[in-house]
Amino acid sequence: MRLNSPRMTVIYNACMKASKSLIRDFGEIEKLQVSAKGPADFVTTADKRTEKIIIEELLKAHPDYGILSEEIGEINKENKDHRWIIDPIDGTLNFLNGIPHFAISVGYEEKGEIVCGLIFDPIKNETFFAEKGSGAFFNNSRIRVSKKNKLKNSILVTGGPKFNSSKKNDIFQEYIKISNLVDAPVRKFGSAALGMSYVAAGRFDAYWEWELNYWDIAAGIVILKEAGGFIEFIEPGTINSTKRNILATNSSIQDELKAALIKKNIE
Ligand code: LIP
Repeated sequence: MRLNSPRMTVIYNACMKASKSLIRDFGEIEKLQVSAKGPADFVTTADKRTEKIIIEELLKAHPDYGILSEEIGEINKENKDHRWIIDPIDGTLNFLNGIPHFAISVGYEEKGEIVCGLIFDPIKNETFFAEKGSGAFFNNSRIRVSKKNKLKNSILVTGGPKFNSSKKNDIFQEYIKISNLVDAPVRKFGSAALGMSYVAAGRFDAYWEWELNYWDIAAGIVILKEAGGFIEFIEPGTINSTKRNILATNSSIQDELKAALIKKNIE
């Protein structure tokens, strides 16, 4: 770890501790009990166990900090100034199907702004992290977004449509059309946190997805910004306002991609 901040160390240690049981669970995936929370959103015992370990570690360091976490919801709700935002497994569907592409994501929010975050892919042993003003890192190296400035030379990643989307057909159409329109390869890997991390590291040039939960993207926000990327939240329109529509790019293709996406919406 290149950053010596005490807060980053707390997050790092919590993630490393939680990842041990997560890796074990991934190895025994077929034995896990699975209960359905919705068609595209599963809760597993591994998810809950990972969350419990992370929360215990974070509370040990700061018992009074607020917590917003995917499975358990809110803890110390009254503390709005200091809050951890946790996704114990981002990419749950991949995890459940034995696909080794998921991550633990922990962000720290101060007075409403994410100022520090870490995303850990336990299977590939890849850590992406950043703290406001200190740059973004991949394992021990500094990372920057790509320099590509034309959509047609770019490679993009998205989450695509969700089964339970309130605008299912529109979003599905949008995905199909954008893939055709931008004349650039579009990938769909199933983890928002890793999608954003990969843009930060220059592996992809942009990521977008509609109707995301805050915990899916919280840590990714600071990592991508510190890597020189640009993030825009597109107005929700008719969809549930607690969800976010995110467009995150290397900043050079922001306008071109946004124009393409908006064109989809009015077509
Ligand atoms: C998932 C995201 C994924 C998105 C899914 C879901 P989860 O998070 O990271 O990219 O397409 O709908 O939100 O549920 O695995 O934490």
